[in-house]
Amino acid sequence: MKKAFIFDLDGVIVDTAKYHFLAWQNLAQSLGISFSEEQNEQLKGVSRVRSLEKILEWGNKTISEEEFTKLMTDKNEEYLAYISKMDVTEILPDVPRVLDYLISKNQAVALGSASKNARIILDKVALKNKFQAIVDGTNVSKAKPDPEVFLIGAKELGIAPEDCIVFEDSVAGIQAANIANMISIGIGDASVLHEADYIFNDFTEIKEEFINTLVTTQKV
Ligand code: B16
Ligand code: MG
Repeated sequence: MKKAFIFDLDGVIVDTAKYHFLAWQNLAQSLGISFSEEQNEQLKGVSRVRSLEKILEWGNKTISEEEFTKLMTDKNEEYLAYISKMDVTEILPDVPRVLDYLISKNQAVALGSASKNARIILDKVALKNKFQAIVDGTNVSKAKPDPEVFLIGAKELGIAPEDCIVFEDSVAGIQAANIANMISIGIGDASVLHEADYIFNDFTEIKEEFINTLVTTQKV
């Protein structure tokens, strides 16, 4: 059978959350707002605009539209400076093994990320050619938990949603996959990602037998 495997980027393929954190923390500091790693967790899978809105809410701050736009640009410039230094060593353990296994089994592989910088990051870590479709923040109008990003991926691959499997590290992303009627696989903490159909700490725990089962079973 041919299934589609859709990978989130940040937190699944690479850990760019640490760079988002540094850039958001710098921005928050300039506004006199404190920003913790716990708060950064809540920004995982959340769009850039919504992330800044949340930080301003936490700090009880209102700013003009112009300032909002400038802060978004400044944040992204700092983030881009961090990701410009990325290389293949930043790929999370066993991600290439799983990607290569899927490709060797003729399975469809796509990226489904909220990031507008997804293509740059995939280039830096030399994984872009593994994906038959790339859907990112530049292609979608609705943020996760809306299923738009994954539904577009399925459509581009020509695979029905119920034949898609999504790897996600964020709660919103798991919800998006479930709403799309796709199999959801949480990568991370089971207590956080409990809505997922399956949960693993990382890809080292994902064995070929499990992938074979995914290829032959359907979400009920
Ligand atoms: P950008 P994902 C998400 O990536 C990140 O988890 C989230 O923290 C970030 O705000 C969002 O991308 C937008 O990123 O500023 O690069 O457009 O997990 O959906 O791959
Ligand atoms: Mg993510």
